[in-house]
Amino acid sequence: MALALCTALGAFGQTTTKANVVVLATGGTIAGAGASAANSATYQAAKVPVEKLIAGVPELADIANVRGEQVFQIASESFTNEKLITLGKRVAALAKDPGVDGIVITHGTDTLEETSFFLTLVVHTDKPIVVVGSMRPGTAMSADGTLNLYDAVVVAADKESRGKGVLIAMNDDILSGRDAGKRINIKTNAFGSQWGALGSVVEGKTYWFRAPVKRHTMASEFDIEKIDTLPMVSIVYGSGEMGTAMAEAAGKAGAKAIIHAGTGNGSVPNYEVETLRKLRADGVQIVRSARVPDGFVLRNSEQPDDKYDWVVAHDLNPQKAKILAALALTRTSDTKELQRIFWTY
Ligand code: DAS
Repeated sequence: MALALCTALGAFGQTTTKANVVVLATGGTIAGAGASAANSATYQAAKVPVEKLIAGVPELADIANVRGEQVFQIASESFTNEKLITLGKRVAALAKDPGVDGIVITHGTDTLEETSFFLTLVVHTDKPIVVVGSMRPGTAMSADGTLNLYDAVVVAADKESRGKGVLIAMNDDILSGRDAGKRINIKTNAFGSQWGALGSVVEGKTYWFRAPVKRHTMASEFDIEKIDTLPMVSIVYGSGEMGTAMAEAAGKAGAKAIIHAGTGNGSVPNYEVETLRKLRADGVQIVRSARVPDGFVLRNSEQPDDKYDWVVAHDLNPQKAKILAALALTRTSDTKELQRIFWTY
């Protein structure tokens, strides 16, 4: 009888009738602080600790049992491969914990899209993993971080979020961690995907409209538990008069792959083709992406990829193509296999 009366207390120290959600904090604007409420764009990122972020949204307790861990406290432009791997291993370990139902990662918005894509490729779980940031620090008028964090916990606590890959919660949208990215650098509606949102969160309720079709998480051939380093991959930005120095320098610096962020449909200037072909002959993989935000690069369209033994990045922007190329190179250096991987994820 006594047992039935006691309220089961889980590791979160509260009732276990609600989902148990862990918030992993890494820094960014969502943890930022400015000098005044008028400073919505001038502030210091990565100042506020995770406990304060959670305490700043008492309504979280209505949604889930929430506890926090401070993994890093950095602006996300300073993320490294090492930090990606450390975060990935911590997420994977928590995902294996039967006492954890969902994971939220608070993160700077600058490289949030790379981290989200990386995690969706390497963490083998169908539990919700939701990455969230903010465009204004909590000290600013109309700060967006508290509602974004609330929405992220709602999504992480929602059973319908399971099996949809890593998700991004920003500005009431639920986005795919695979193909969503930062498209505006000074507004709260900063994130989006050319393929649209998966759903929306309104007043603590999720509304789902679509699910990802590309392979992720449980179906991924990449496993963070078998990854301790990533090979160097460089992005070379395409433009008129781009010259060949950047690609040559990347090769000299030891890049195992170069992501060509080409103009148009991944176009390559005639004077660049020979440089990239020489780098390919030296064993560097060449992946054609595009500086154009939407669309996808067609194989053998602007360049004879079959003849040159190059890869196309499909719809992945250069920074996402860099993440996938680095992971793919941990498993293969066969160009045909690399291309299969770019069609698949
Ligand atoms: N510097 C940015 C970052 O940490 C701030 C932000 O937008 O989160 O990504």
